[in-house]
Amino acid sequence: MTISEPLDLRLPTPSCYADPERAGLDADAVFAGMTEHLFFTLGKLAPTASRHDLYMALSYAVRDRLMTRYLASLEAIRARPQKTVAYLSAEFLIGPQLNNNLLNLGIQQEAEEAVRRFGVESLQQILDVEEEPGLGNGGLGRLAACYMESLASLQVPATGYGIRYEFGIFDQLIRDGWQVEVTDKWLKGGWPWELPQPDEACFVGFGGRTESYTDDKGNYRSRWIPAEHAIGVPHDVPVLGYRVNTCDRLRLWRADATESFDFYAFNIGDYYGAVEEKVGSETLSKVLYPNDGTDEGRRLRLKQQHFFVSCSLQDMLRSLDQRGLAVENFADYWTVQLNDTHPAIAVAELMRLLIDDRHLTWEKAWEITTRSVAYTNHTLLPEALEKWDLDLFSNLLPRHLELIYEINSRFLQQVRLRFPGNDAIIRKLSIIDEDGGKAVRMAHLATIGAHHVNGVAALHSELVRTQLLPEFAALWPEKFTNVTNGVTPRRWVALANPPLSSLLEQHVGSDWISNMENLRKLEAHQNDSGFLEQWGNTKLTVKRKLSSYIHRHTGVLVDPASLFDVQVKRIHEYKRQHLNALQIITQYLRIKNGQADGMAPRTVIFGGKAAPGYYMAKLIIRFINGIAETVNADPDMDGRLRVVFLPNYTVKLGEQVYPGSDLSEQISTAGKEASGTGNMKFAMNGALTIGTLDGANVEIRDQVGEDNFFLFGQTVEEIAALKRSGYRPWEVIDSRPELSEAIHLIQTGHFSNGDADLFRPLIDNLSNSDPFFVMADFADYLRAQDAVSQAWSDRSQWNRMSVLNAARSGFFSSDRSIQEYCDHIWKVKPLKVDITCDVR
Ligand code: NBG
Repeated sequence: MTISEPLDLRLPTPSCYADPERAGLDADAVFAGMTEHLFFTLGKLAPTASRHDLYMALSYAVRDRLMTRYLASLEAIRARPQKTVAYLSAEFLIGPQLNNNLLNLGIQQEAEEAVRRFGVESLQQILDVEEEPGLGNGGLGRLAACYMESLASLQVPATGYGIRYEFGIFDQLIRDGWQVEVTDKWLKGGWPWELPQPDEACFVGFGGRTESYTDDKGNYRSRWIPAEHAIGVPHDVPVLGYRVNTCDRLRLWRADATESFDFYAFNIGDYYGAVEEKVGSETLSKVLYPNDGTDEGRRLRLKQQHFFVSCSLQDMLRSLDQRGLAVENFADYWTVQLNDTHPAIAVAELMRLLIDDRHLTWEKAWEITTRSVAYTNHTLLPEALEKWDLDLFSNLLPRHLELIYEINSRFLQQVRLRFPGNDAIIRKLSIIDEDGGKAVRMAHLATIGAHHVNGVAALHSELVRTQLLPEFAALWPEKFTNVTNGVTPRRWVALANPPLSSLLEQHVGSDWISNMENLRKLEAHQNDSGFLEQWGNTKLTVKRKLSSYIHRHTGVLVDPASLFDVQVKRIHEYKRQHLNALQIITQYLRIKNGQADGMAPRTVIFGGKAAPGYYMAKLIIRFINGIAETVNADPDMDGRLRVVFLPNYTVKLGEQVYPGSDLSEQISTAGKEASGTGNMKFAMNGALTIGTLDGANVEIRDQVGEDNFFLFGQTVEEIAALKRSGYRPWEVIDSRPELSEAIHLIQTGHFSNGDADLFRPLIDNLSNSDPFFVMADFADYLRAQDAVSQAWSDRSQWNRMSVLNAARSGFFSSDRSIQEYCDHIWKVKPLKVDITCDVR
């Protein structure tokens, strides 16, 4: 027996604790819990406690209250095995945890009262201290977090598997208008939400070679002899559902060295050499790759992917063993969702584990794999479709490459039958890309190994079927499906926007929090002028709060009564922040030229990070800041136009921004934004969208009604036609006086302190190639912005449109998305978790 095997002492271990200071949910109990943790866990006396100490104490007290639910949830699935969701994602952007757990437990008031007894003014002061783990880049990582929360809220047994990066997405500073990246140190003050489980560590191999042998039954076999190993140590984060007992688990792997020291090297005096291996393995979970959409094909990134996927699959197999379930039945107990291609190596790794370690036949292993794995595609951008150089791949994962060759050859056999004599199709569909340098196409591996492939919005899924993978779709039409993204209304409305939540509660009750369709009841009040005024005032309250945040963080004073026009998301040319920026210049010129009659006073707010190596995106940030500086310093703009770039956009900042917005900018080039999820958060908080027919915008417009949405821009088909006919952006500029005037002003250095060269690369790009059709959509965008100004002038009408946006946003709850995954892809059912003692 090893020290990590469970003992069987038959002690009367309670399965839950009902002691008030550990489990009680009233203010006295929470206060007692905090006091105890200050003393015993943090070693502090209350009078000397800092705000951070109180944050830690409250978090530990809340975590205590999760434990009974968490352990009961684990116990339920152990005692009554049923299919569990394994959500594999290289990113989980979970945001601050404390307030979400308070909300889902239903003890925000009680916590407020408890912290006040320590002499703190408000719970908010404690919440402000929390550092969020930035374990993701943007929408993809945040989606994974919303999905975990909905899984728990719908009482579905689930584990999210990912990586515990020591450094998450960088912190963004703005210096002289430029983005500067600094490392994010989310662990520096200690992070109270994780439970390390070193006893459940897993080994992962890399490199080395394969060798063949004949087993004792005379079968020809292959095995992998890796050159090096790392250990994955699970760090578990409880994910509590909303007002239910279910508390699911996020299991994040941290890499450790197998041996902290190589004693041989140490003995011969090579101290630094001895530490090298340790340092080498630990870099595996050191840092998140800060690229969004573009993949760099770096060796360490492939290592990270294999590391977390291997640990996770081993963990799933082990859980079958522990429950005495046969490995042959893997697919009855685990459904494995690949969040984009980052975990796609799972297809080969599961085959390897089943064949090499568990000695199943190829056929059985393939049946298990294809019955359990499903794949979600999140992008059509060619530069974001992961490909791994063949040499790098075979060097790092030689056994996996052998298996991939076999998967490929069996697959291509099927293709030959279906498309006889068509070699072009073989080349196109092969997992191995033979054009140019040979490479492994991860999207093909995922598509072949999965029982379902889905896109993330109706339009996007259609494009996956017709443009990205048409031959695969012809081969397996039933494999391809759509699940439109969603976001959790708990975090994005109930927690982020308390004034709106109480207004909603007053008029439609509080059921909407777990059944968003109930917000439809608001429609009954759309012509009630008293209600519309209340609605407007609620928005104003939140905008005041955002205004003071803006002032504190940028020094810019903004008028909460102006139209808050907001674009927050990663900075990318396809998202077209520069289109918005150009539009601001036009508004600026109109004011300067005395042609601004009817223009709504606006505060245009931007936020978002650019990938550190993405020059054009960083120049766009500089451009926005240049415009902001000129506009905000010009007295003619007072009361009419303000421009703000909010530094360091995070989940936490998003919670301030969405509620305080009037207008949501969703202006990507049609066909480029797979879904978007910010667009949904805005709508739920009553912002109106100005947007193109792209991603989930299409469905948002369908839901809220075309009268309540500002549509502009070319469609996917129109853009394709424009491309075919030869797009000449310079001609568009020449034909539009307002556009050429704006461009000219930039070229004179008006927004760059006279430096005429600063923005030249941006302007050259827009005038010569304009790959994202900014010029093509400019005039129509301006027209739609004028319609926005017009609508703003009738405030009660605006408020009505705002109400209808919120009222009809129920479809975009992640509860709906998860229900669809459960019913159509995963085939999993909820599992009710009972708690045997009184924890109220
Ligand atoms: C992103 C898309 C977004 C989408 C999120 C979540 C990647 C690769 N894709 O449009 O760009 O909302 O995924 O699905 O990050």
